[in-house]
Amino acid sequence: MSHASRRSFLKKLGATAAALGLSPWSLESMLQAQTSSATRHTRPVSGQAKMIATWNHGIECNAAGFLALQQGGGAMDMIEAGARIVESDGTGLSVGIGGLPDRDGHVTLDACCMDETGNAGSVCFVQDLAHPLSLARRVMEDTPHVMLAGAGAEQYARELGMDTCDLLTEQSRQAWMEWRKTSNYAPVINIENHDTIGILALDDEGKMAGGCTTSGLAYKMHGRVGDSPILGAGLFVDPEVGGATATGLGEAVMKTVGSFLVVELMRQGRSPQDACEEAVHRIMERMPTADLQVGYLALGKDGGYGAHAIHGGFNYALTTVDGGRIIDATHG
Ligand code: SD4
Repeated sequence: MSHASRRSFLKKLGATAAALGLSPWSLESMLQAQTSSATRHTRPVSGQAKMIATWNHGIECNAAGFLALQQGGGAMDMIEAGARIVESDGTGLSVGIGGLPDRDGHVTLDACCMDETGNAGSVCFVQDLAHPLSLARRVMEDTPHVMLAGAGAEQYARELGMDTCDLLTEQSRQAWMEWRKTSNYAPVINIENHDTIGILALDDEGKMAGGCTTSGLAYKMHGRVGDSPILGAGLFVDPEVGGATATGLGEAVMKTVGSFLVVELMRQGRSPQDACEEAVHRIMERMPTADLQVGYLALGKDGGYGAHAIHGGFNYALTTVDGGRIIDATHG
């Protein structure tokens, strides 16, 4: 690119980045991560497109999703592009590279996705893989199955030529070494405000998809799988109604099949906000003595959305064509 065209490119990028709540350079690196050429053509996107994603990193996720949409992608492309950005961030302690390991020092990943037809794919207990959500998508689109686990999932990733990498960063290794001094397993959820990413997207044709990707709970037992790759628990999309995703203590979400519950309540006419509250209260009633955190996030086919958690501290990013912002979820 010449100096002049790069200057004009950066000017346009600056305007888009400001609208999305991002810095121009983080937007530029997203473009480069998604495409080999940062000058790829974009198209205008209609007002009904919307993305919501858990936690602060949802902002970058959604911005990448909207770029995928502008580049001609659909709802599932928005989900995958958003997930890949967060999976690539080595400073995030609970998704992809840099995720905190299990008690034996292994980073093991869980991810799933559902598309606008209700099709689904999932992988769990996967090691040494940079982008588990992309693998879940390939399971969904290219195999007769829904879920692959462990060594079998890794073998399939190798057959597809997917990027492998050592997921344990120095920062996470140090944290694990520190944890080993006491080996006290007590999941601290919500403190760092940076957690599993659950994503729901409506594209500009009104089609919906969802995804969820995580390294799960820090210092879990080797082989532990959480809610995030379990359809109906960590994620559920009903193409006619909408979608929901969960963050927090996966054991509580699995026992109550939380995301399915949220979407089913929406099917019965409850608003996304109301449905999230009911699913959170179900956990609080069933496990009244447990000190745990779970948050749900939901998006209706009509664009309505909501979120609710047991405790305060859970937030999410909402992005439309007008830009992105972080919203604190209600709680209690
Ligand atoms: C799990 N639900 O593995 C994930 C972890 C998480 O916020 O979402 N933490 O249980």
